[in-house]
Amino acid sequence: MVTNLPAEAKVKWAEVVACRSTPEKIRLMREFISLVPKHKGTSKLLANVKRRIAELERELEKSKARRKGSRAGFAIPKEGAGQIVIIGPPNVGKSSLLASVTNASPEISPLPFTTQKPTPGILQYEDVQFQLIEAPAIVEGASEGRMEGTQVLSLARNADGLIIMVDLSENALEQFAMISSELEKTGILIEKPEGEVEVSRRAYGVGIQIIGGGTLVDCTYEEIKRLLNSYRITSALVKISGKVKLDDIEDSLFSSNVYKPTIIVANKSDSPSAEINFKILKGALRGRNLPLMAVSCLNNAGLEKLGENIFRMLEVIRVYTKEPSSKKTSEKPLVVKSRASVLDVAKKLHSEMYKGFKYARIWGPSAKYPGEKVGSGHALMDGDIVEIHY
Ligand SMILES: Nc1nc2c(ncn2[C@@H]2O[C@H](COP(=O)(O)OP(=O)(O)OP(=O)(O)O)[C@@H](O)[C@H]2O)c(=O)[nH]1
Ligand SMILES: [Mg+2]
Repeated sequence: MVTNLPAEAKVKWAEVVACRSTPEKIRLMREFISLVPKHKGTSKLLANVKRRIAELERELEKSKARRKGSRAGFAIPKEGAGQIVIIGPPNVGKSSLLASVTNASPEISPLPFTTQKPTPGILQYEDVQFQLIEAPAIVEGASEGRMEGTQVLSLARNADGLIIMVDLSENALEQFAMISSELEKTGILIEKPEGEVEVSRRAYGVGIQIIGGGTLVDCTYEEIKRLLNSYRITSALVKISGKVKLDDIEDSLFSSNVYKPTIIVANKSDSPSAEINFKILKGALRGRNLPLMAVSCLNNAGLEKLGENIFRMLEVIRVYTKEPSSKKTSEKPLVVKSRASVLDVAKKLHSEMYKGFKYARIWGPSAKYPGEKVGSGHALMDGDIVEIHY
């Protein structure tokens, strides 16, 4: 609940957004805070803005350090159908997992902090490849920059999904609580919120456009336009998914929250105290929508379902394509978001196909009969074969 900010605060925020210099932006954000009345309805907003200030201050420090010649960031180019970052405390078995399920051979050692750099590997699940990246271990205080925590957390922010790894020979619940709290402090959500909003400002010309498949719960287009105009935003794309409220739209102007689908992998299920530690962890997660797997990388146990679980958590489907004149379908699937339409696939394949789209024929789970003729909006399913006519 952040509505009813004084007009001068909204105008100040417009200045914050327009400002391109980091030190100046920080100064304007502080002025903004001083203009916001302090009460329950504004506490979330203030916390978000304070967090952004802290982030910007850290960025400033980092860029100073870079100029002095310290080492570069952690980003790794994406490969395959999704990038999954393995994040966890030291010594829980992150390298062991990478070695067990991918083609990588990282160093495994009983010493903590063995892995110092993000290390990628490819996991093959049926005919799909996922890129797994072991992140250097994180510790409490990572979100404030301890032990290169900032870089690891930005690696997580960039990923398509996360594996949080904990150790069942220790207090796995405590480890999970630490990791999820560090993620939360940097605005990374591991459970899907009811609604998601992303406001992308455009220089001019588009007006306020609402896109995406979400629904507006308590407001009209006009109300959104009025709200954004009061922040001097007159040209923007508002992407919504799920159930979105007017407050969510206002919140999104101040926060940089992102949702990352997450699986919890509890390792060392072979250890003597594993059973009790797993029971405690499982109990604490009851009612939360977080897949949990007990595994032993040492004994190669419980890992069979990892590929399938990643595929499910990313909410994707495989679509095979076929040329109208040919009987052969593509060997490699196109991996797209579930509920993708025929037109989404055409867009991915070729701009001509998209622009000149006439109809498609479908074989497979979403077809009423083999070769069914469908229009651009037809929703595809995992395993479909698509033949596009244009
Ligand atoms: N008992 C048991 N030990 C394991 C298992 N998996 C890994 N280990 C041991 O745990 C220690 C740490 O394993 P790593 O894979 O190096 O752990 P890590 O999380 O990559 O550690 P850092 O990179 O240092 O953060 C090693 O001695 C492994 O042999 C397991 O399933 N059971
Ligand atoms: Mg390691």
